[in-house]
Order: sequence, then C-alpha cells, then structure tokens
Amino acid sequence: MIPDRALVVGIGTTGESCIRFLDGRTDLYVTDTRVGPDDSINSQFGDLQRTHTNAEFIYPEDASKVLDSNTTVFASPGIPLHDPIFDAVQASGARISCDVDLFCDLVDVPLIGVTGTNGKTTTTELTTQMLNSKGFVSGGNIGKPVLDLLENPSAGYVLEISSFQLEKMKSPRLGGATVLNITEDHLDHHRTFEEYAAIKKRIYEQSNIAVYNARDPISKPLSRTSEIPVNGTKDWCVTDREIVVAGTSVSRERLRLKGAQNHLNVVIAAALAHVCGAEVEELVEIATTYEGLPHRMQLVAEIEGVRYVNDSKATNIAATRAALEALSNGTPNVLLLAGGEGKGASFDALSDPLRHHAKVAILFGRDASRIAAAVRDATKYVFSDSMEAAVMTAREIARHGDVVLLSPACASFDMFSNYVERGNQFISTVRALTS
Ligand code: UMA
Repeated sequence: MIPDRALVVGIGTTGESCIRFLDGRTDLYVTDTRVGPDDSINSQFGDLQRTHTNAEFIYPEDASKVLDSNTTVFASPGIPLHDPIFDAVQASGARISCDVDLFCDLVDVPLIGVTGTNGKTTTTELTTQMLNSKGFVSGGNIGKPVLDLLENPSAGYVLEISSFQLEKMKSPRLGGATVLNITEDHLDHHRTFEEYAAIKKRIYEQSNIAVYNARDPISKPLSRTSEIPVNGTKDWCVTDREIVVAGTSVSRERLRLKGAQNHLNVVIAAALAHVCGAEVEELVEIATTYEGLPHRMQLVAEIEGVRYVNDSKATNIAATRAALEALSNGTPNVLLLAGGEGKGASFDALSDPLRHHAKVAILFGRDASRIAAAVRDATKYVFSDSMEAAVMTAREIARHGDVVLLSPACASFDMFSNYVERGNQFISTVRALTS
C-alpha cells in the first residue's frame, strides 16, 4: 500500500514515474546519487522540483536526515544495493522497495512476470499479444514504468521484471511467472553469478504457476510449485521441426522469428498466456505471425548475397552465442562485429561459437582487446575504432552467403548512448552501402 513517507532515489524514467504517482499521496522526498555541486543532472533535478512543489528534493548526503522506520525507499533499478546510499537506508530501518513492488500491491487483476537474462522483451511482447483479446497490456523493464499503467487500468498485465527490480522487491504475487534463462551478465551490479541467479528466481516464490525450460536446471524453480515444464511434457515443447503449444504442433518453418532460443520463448509465452485463458488458436496465430523487435536479429539488408543483421540488443555473451548459432550455415560464415563495455564478464565462452561459426571478429570499444585475448586461438580478429569502419571492414571481407552480424556481447555506453543508437548507426551505415 502507499506508505506515509517515501524517498524516491533516482530521477531516470522510473524515478520520474514514482514522483508523478506519489506526489500528493504521501510525504515525499526525492534524491539522486548523481546530484552534487558540479553535476549536469542538477538542472533536471531543478526542473522536477519546480513541477512537483509538494515534494522535497534533497542531496543524497542528507538522506539520513529524512529517513526513519516508517519510510519506504523507492530505488531506481540502475542503482546497485551496494551503493553507499543504502547504508543510510539500512541504518534508519527504512524499507527498500521499488515501483514494481508497489504496483503489484495496488492492482487486483491477473499478473504475469517475465524475467531472464535474454529474451525478456520478446517474450513479454509475445505473451501480451497472445492475451490481447483478454485486455492485457505490458509494462516494466520493457520501457514502460509500471506506475504509469495505473492511469488507464487494464484487465491484466504482463510485466517484464529485471533482476535490478527484483532485488529491491518482495517476491511478487503473480498468476504465472518465468525465468527464461540465466547466464552471466550484470556482474558489475550483482556481485556474483549466484547472487544474480537467486534474485531472478524470487519471481517464482509467490507465483501460482511456474513456466520454465525443463532442460535448463539453473532457471528451474527451487521448490516444487504448480508448473508447466516446457520440454518436460509433450504438450509444451520444441522439437527439431516443430513447436508444440497446448498439445497442438506447428512447424518451426511457419514461425517468422528465427533461432532455437526464440522458438523456446514462443512456447514459454504461449504457456503463460494459456494460464490466463488465451485460446489455442490465439497462441498459434501470434506464434506464426509475430515478427520480432528492432535491434534483435533484425535483417537490415542483403547486398550481393551478404546478409547484414542488427542484433545490437545482444549485450551479453549468451545472446551473441545464440545469434551466431542461429545464423550459421554449418561453415564459418559469420563476420561478427562485437565489443563495448563488458560489464566484468569473461569472454572465454565466445571462443567455441566463434571457432565454429565465425570468419572473423571485428572488435571495437573499451573491451575489444579483452575479447581478442579470449578468442585469439579460435578465430581471426581485427580492431576497429568506429561503427562505420567496422562495417566497411566487414564489407571488404564478406563473400556471397556470408552474414555480417552486429551482436556486441557488451553494453554500449562507452561509445553510444544506448543499444538503440548503436543499432541505428549500424543500420544507417549498411543502408548507405546500397545508395
Ligand atoms: N543512477 C545513478 N543514481 C541514481 C539513479 C540512477 O547513478 O540515483 C544511474 C544508474 O546507475 C544507471 C542510470 O542512472 O546507470 C539509469 O538508471 P535508472 O535506474 O535511473 O534507469 P531508468 O531510466 O529508471 O530505467 C529503468 C531501467 N534501467 C535500468 O535498469 C538500468 C529500464 O531498463 C526500464 O525500461 C525502466 O526503468 C522502466 O522500468 C533498461 C535496461 O537496460 C531498458 N534494463 C536492464 C536490462 O534490460 O538488461 C536491466
């Protein structure tokens, strides 16, 4: 429920949504760990202060003055719990929470939760479309802060919930939940892989039905709940040639989304939607017509028999590995453009897929030399200092039947403002090749 006193920490998309919702409903304080005497964020802070006169905007070092055991702290997802601001929170006895936590408390309609290292947004979108006729909408980490959804109440919600959000909330009460997969990512935020995995699995704790890939022991629920173990039952599975949803088989060739990982996500989405009443016809219709999202395995152009694919959303090794496997024709035909900010990950796991599927790795960004050191025995590599140069190098080397794949295995922040800008630069450079 809405607390009597709240401190919003962070003024990104989530923080601003929390302020809009809580303004006038509680005794409201706002801070951001980046606000300080010389910081550029100060003007944004000042603008918010002028439009939300009920709230008190404070410097982070003053947080302890307003915190007490009746305060709830709505922390933005991007701030790790080891940030020093949480020392003051712990000392005061205040409760750490986040927008998704409050949203789940406030709504009384069916909720589905989707988490996982890769495929969250695609699966959230698929599930929502399968539940379109039931009036469900999506929100959360997908880019729509959940408290904004309360302005137009819906019959149900499909929530993409990140580990950054899960770590700040109690386990949510959900109709259905999935952890799609758990592979190494965000080790600059969560301190160990074990901690990251345990946080993700909290999504199952109070969920009526758990949906998971039975072949993946890491993302399985810890204790036995009501469940749909995809690939653990003949009614819900992916075979070499087919997907099976609610006992109905559909040829994988009919799916517009490509790749084994995507086909698994389609079956998991169908199982979640089925839990909330979607009919088999609706599941099959969306499974076969859904085209996927921009920046995820997006075919940009085919030039002289070479396909150029934008997978800029691949910000970790598992995502890049899945892309290489999906695009390989059994020979080393992929020219991989990769690099950026590696978030503390080891790149050793890229060696094997590069050995089997890559003609060359064209590397850029802060961690380019770390990637080169990890894959030097597996494939040829070259360095590049811009997206344009990387695409030009790829164009010179590529031959008919090859694929030029941007799938960076890294975050983008060292060279771009986000993965969308990185993907858009790739797209415009490739399109310029055809003009
Ligand atoms: N930050 C501070 N101090 C603060 C507040 C933020 O330094 O007091 C920094 C963070 O460390 C981060 C940046 O500011 O580097 C932005 O973080 P944020 O929490 O303010 O981000 P929001 O703008 O609120 O967006 C967040 C999600 N961002 C993150 O989790 C980093 C968005 O997911 C999400 O769509 C949005 O809330 C609405 O729910 C983005 C994301 O990258 C797409 N998510 C990660 C992922 O998918 O892998 C988890």
